[in-house]
Amino acid sequence: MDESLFAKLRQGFVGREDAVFLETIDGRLWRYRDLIARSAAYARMLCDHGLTPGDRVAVQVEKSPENLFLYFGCIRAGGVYLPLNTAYTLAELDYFLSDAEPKLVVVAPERVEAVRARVRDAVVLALDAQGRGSAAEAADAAAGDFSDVPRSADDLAAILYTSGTTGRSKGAMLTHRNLASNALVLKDYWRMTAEDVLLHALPIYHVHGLFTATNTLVAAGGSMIFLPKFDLDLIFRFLPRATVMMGVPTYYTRMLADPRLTRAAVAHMRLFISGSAPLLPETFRAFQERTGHTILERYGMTETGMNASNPYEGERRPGTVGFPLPGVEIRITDPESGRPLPVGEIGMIEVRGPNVFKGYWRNPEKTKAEFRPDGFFITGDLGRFDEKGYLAIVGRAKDLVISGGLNVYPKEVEEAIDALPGVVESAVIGVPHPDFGEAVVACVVRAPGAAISEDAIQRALQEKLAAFKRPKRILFVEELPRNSMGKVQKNLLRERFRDLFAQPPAMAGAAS
Ligand code: MCA
Ligand code: AMP
Repeated sequence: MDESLFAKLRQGFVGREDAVFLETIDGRLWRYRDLIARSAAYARMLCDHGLTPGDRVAVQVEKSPENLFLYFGCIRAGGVYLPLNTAYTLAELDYFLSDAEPKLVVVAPERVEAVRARVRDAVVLALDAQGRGSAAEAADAAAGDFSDVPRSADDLAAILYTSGTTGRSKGAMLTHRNLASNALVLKDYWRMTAEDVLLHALPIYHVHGLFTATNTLVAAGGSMIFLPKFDLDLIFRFLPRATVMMGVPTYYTRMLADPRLTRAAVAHMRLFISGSAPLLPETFRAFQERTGHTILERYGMTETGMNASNPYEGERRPGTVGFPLPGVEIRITDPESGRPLPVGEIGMIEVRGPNVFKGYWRNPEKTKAEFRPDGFFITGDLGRFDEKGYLAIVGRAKDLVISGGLNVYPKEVEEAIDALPGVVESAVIGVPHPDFGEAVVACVVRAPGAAISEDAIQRALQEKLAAFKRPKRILFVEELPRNSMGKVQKNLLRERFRDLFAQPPAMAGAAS
């Protein structure tokens, strides 16, 4: 039996191929039959270029319908889809390409040559923000029927890289079972149907926009309004026709700051969903008061897809991520011993279920270290169940900053700063920020007599790090606070600079 993700999703629109799948902001429509035909063209094109089952297809392109068809085409051809944030620099790309060894790489036209020079055996094709380029042309030429390459549930469908708290990024291997099970569960849990119109504003190189939003919508056979990015003008233009929106908390705080957010503007909406970062209870309440809508918060990870969600019917509790999804087990344990803790106690969140990834790509040690012997995955998030069974995430055991829903690993930024002449050492922390939730801030100790400035550090980081990882502020400090073991006490730095973005910008001066 074909257990491919696409075969499972297809059940959502079988017999309804004329229904609208996607609409772009210029009013162009793609129906489900176009999804079938166009993804078949990409599947054939990939096979014509030598793709065999299990080969990786690395994709770093702007959001477009063609990008989605390439994704589904890759799945149908038995390939392993590897999406990459468009903000990554070439230096960052190098690592992913050498680690994943893709058979094909699809990038923006202006990057083709640079990427070709970096990969020895891969085919490099182009796709631009309008969905044009050599990849689309090759798909045009390959159009025709395609018989999907059968896959078993345990075969890989995608690899998504998540940065490691120590060392290099790790590729989370996601199987057809992982993706299909999550899409089907979420479709039912959030009551998604063919009547739904999803306002899709998220990027499609992460789990949230690609799997949680797109796969779930397709599983329901609904349609989506596909925005190139999150933009308030577009949001308010299309909200009156949408029924569901998914976003990171920054989307909701930005909407709240806009006078166009009124009850009338959201009258057609059925559901607002938030995730990827904590939704402040203030945001939850303000949104409820202003619109009458109760945002549904859920909890997920790249390695697991969605784990927990507030209910569709019944109380959605602010500050919690609701209940474990059907089929997903969640337990709270003592972080050191792994011993399960009683209800109400704070501990490590561990997850087991069909949604949990297969392991890290070519990294059995890391895989072993992050699973318990009984198959539970150790998330690195700290949480607690309340008496009614709602899970609250209360912190992170991993050193991670989540800025506007994007993860930044301090270690990666610290290494880039520490390598600069005139820098002794640095500590990168997350500081509360009104727009991004948390902002990346670097505390830097300069060498005696060194005059390296904030500007010079920022310039040096431009080549190395994607813009969202670069510190919003660089503060020079005399020394980093350390405990008796010599470990930097980031909690003290976070405390010291907690109001950095609460003050008017002119007042937020250097720290020393
Ligand atoms: C852009 N910038 C950012 C961010 N995004 N800086 C910090 N954090 C960010 N998230 C940079 C830009 O490069 C630019 O830098 C400057 O900030 C101002 O950009 P702005 O115009 O404000 O940004 P934007 O284009 O409006 O983007 C902000 C955004 C976007 C809309 C919040 O980042 C976004 O869509 N985030 C969603 C990410 C997401 O999908 N996360 C899900 C991960 P410069 O001025 O230097 O050029 S999946 C996941 O976490 C799990 C599985 C889950 O549970 O879902
Ligand atoms: P990523 O590795 O990009 O998939 O990010 C996953 C991390 O985002 C999780 O481990 C959590 O720390 C965080 N996260 C996701 N959803 C939520 C949420 N609703 N509340 C708090 N943190 C969240």
